[in-house]
Amino acid sequence: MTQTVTDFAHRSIHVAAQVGKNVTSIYYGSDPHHSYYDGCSAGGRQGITAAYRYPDDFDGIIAGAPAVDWNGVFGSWIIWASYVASGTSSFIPADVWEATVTPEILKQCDALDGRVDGIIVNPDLCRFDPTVLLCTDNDTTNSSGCLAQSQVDGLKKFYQPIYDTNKTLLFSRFDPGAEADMTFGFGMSGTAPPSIEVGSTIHNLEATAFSLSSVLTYPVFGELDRSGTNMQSMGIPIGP
Ligand SMILES: [Ca+2]
Repeated sequence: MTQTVTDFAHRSIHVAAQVGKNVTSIYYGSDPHHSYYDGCSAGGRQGITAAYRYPDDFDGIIAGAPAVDWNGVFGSWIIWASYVASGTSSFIPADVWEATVTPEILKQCDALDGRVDGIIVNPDLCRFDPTVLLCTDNDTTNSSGCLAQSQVDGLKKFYQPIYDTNKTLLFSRFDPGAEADMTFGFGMSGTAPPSIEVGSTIHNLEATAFSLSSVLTYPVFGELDRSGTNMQSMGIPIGP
């Protein structure tokens, strides 16, 4: 395991806390009375890791949206991206997401929380049906704000949970409405294959023999060890 992986997994926040306390003591001439940690996403995962491995570092920890299932999070991103990726017949450009898909999701689900305000408070209530966006005149150019059958099919898969070939749940579905902020992050636009950078991240962190190509396949996703053994060997806890 490289030092970089160890630092990422758990050591960096621990060392930063030690140095921060020392600097504070030197500057103020007394030790800090209390120490707190606040982080989100990868930072949330680091907060949970700090609580597990270094419980004396902080008096309180705020772990927001913790990406504890690291492989699941990034593996799902690659799978989602492949459903609507550039270079495929199901590709949905960024402007179509914005002008066509998200408005239809809001039309179907905004009011489910009792208030039409452009916010879907509980995405779990939303059963977005993209078939209403299917072009009636076989127009595949999106010029009329409609979608080709292949794009509709891609969207259906995009908003369904991800299962492996044995029908075992790998990861929950993408929340309807969240696409408004996340489409660029998934490599769903442009001309490059989806999420090579994300795949490389998983590959580097896993430090295993298998190699990821431009697209993460279901078998490889399953190979990422859903039991969490690899993650735990890196010092990353699986669930609180
Ligand atoms: Ca609403």
